[in-house]
Amino acid sequence: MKKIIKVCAMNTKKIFLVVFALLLSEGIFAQKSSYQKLDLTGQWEFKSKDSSKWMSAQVPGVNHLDLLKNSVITDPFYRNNEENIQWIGKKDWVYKRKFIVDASLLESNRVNLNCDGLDTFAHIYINGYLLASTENMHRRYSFNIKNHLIEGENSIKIIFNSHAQKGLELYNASQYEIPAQPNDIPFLAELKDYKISPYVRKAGYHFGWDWGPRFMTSGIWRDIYIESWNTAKLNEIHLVQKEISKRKASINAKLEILVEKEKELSAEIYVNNELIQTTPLSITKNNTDYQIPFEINSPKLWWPNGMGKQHLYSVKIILKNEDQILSEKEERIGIREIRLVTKPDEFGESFYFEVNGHPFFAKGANYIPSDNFLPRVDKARYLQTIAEAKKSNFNMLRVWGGGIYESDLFYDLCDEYGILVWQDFMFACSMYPDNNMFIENIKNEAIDNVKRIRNHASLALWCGNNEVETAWRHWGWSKEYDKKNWIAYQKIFHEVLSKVVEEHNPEVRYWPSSPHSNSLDEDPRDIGRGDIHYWAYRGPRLPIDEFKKKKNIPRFMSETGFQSFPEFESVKKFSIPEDWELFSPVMKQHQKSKIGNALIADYIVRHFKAPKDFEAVIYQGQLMQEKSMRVAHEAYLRAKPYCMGALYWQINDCWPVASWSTIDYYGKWKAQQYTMKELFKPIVVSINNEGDDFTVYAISDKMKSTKGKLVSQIFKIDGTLIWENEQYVKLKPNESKLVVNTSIKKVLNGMSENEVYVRSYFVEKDKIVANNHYLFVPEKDIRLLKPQIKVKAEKVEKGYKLTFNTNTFSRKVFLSIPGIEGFFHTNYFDLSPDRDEIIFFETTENIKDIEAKIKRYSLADSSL
Ligand code: BMA
Repeated sequence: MKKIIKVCAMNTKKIFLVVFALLLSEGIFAQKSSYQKLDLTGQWEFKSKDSSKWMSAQVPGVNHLDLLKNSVITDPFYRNNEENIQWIGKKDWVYKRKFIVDASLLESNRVNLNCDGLDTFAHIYINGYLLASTENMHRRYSFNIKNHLIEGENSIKIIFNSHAQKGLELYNASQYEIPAQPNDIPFLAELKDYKISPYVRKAGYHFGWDWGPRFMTSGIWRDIYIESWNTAKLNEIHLVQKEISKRKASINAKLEILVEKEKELSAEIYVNNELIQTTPLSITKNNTDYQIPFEINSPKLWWPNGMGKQHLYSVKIILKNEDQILSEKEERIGIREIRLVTKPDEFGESFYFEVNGHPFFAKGANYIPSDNFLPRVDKARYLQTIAEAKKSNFNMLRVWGGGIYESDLFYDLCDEYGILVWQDFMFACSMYPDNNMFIENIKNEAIDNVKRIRNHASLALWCGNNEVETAWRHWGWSKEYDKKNWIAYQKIFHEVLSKVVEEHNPEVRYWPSSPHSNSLDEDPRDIGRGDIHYWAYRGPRLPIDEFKKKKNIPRFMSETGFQSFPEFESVKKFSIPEDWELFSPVMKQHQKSKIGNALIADYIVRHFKAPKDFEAVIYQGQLMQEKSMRVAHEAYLRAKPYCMGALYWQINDCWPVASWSTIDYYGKWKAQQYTMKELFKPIVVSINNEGDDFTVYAISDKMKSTKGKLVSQIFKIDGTLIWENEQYVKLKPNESKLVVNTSIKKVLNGMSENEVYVRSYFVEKDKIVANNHYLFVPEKDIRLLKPQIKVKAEKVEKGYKLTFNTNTFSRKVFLSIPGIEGFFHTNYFDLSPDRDEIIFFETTENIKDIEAKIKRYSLADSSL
């Protein structure tokens, strides 16, 4: 509309120029490209191979989703349905469709079928001809099909073999036993307890994980299309940033061109749709690799969330034969330099990231696939997770190695929201075969994905695998299994994958495993170097204060976590009242860690008064998760800059389950997510006590020095102030400063520890920018009173402004409005009688009587 109004105000000459420019930008005056694309996604038919009944299918998709749509199965996530539908993985599945090819496509010199994702053992037939067999769900395949197509109607059929059967064949063919990830627990009788997962290039978590069910999907899970071209196709672009200064960014565009005919062409480079350079390019049949250097003037830098803006440049390259467009490709980049700094120091070796020369604390979590049925993870879902990561002050996510190389959309959103990506290759908690076919297969998988992901501004690191090195060294595998496993390990993770990165993306650092200590001569558990996974609760069930100990604080924590159930309203979605007990069959089915529920119960008992019912168990369980991770993360932040990163395990879930996640499958934030948002703020206040020592730290994550006032107070439970301390504090970038260092006895002056709570907050330019509460005793020992929490609601844009007050200290107030969709910007919070808490409830709904409907549940409500 705006555009039209502007045009009306112009004279005729100007109108002509504008229209001419618009036509040019739309490419109207350029000759039509010879490149054609025929999309094959959409409606297909499918059936199990042993059935005669074809049913409708959706591509991209997987068989479980198609069976669900055709009402052959019911919701796989409901109660214990998982067990009942294991038969699906036993069968072969067939997908087919017809498509029309017109003469012009057949006239092209080259016609290829591209399959961006086939899960997994697939045989592809075109018009009855077996074109190819594939066996890697992580790869992109492209086949020449020119000679197999006819003008008019054609057919494509893809048969997917049962993973169980194929996996078993590969398992039986192996000369030696390969240890598999411990959660690969076959339900099918024919698999006995044979673990086939190491041999099958399918997402690790599909075989089951300690937070995930076992669903052996089959199907065309990503795009499928035909493309044709005549002279050349610009297949890949790699935009290598050579030098970045204020004046310019020098970039080398490395092109991969599939050449059909030798020709003198030109390559046009557009930056943000503006033609900046035309370069002659002579293409020859025996060469696919070409290079064109170009520059971006006065580049605006890309920064991670919290450090600056996420400036992005679109770079389009068009190959032309005189005026005719042959092929074009667009990539989006951010001008930035990311380095992982590992240099020896007095403690061992540093491990921190630097962006554009600024070291920063990596704040975030591990990311797993957001569904067992991957095609269900749509744009809205990705957007929700990445936007919430940003909202929670994250600057990094680790794409964990037991899932998938994520969709392009995921990385696009990370670029836009400033979330750096620690990218694992898809290997986790297992050893892998060493035969030539397997090595070739995973090498191509790595090349495919490195090429696909490497231009993203958010890509910070390539990591070989998750916990494979540590599994060999510390899980008893080196004693139990053939040493050939370790030889294969070194070959895959220290040769094959590192070479792929060196060749195709040398500007990004390769790190062989997580955890790892930068050399196979060092123990991956060495706390003074590399990254660490710390699991204090498995095995010995250590007290949560263990996190604070110096011996347990690493240079970079790439995994740690504590389990909890999703909130009660979420639990209700997959269960019925008779299931509402921690050890009921359904709750056990939705808890994949064998020790999980007993562990949750044990820690609850140690910290809380006996929960009065199942809802209270869930609530206290979430508080337990929040508390343990708060203790851990405050310790890491206090240890800055010795420790420079914390990516906790895990932000999301792939189904409704008790897990380490902080946002449940239905998108509900657990207590810990709210805490991470606080702890990942630019300024954090950390309160601590060890014995009688009582300390308060002010911690900065800012790039510039800052100053403010740190106020620390102790109150009686009824809200009476009994001690106060105010200090002006200057903080350097990345500084953690001990500000209050005193004794509990002194400050309590005869009062008992279970009658008080501590609050500290940091005031910067008259604004409270950080706030924290603390108890000197476990929750079960604090003498709380039943509070009366009052609320006043005011309708504002996009929701409600809610003002809460209380008559006595209310610990961890959990707000909900059953039946209403919306999001509380603060939740599971401490409410002090001396201060109102204003909370925004974001919702599109108009809620009648909202004040009466808001459920306020706090610690005092959870026990009798
Ligand atoms: C880790 C991960 C996952 C696992 C998690 C919880 O170490 O790498 O394998 O799910 O712990 O046990």
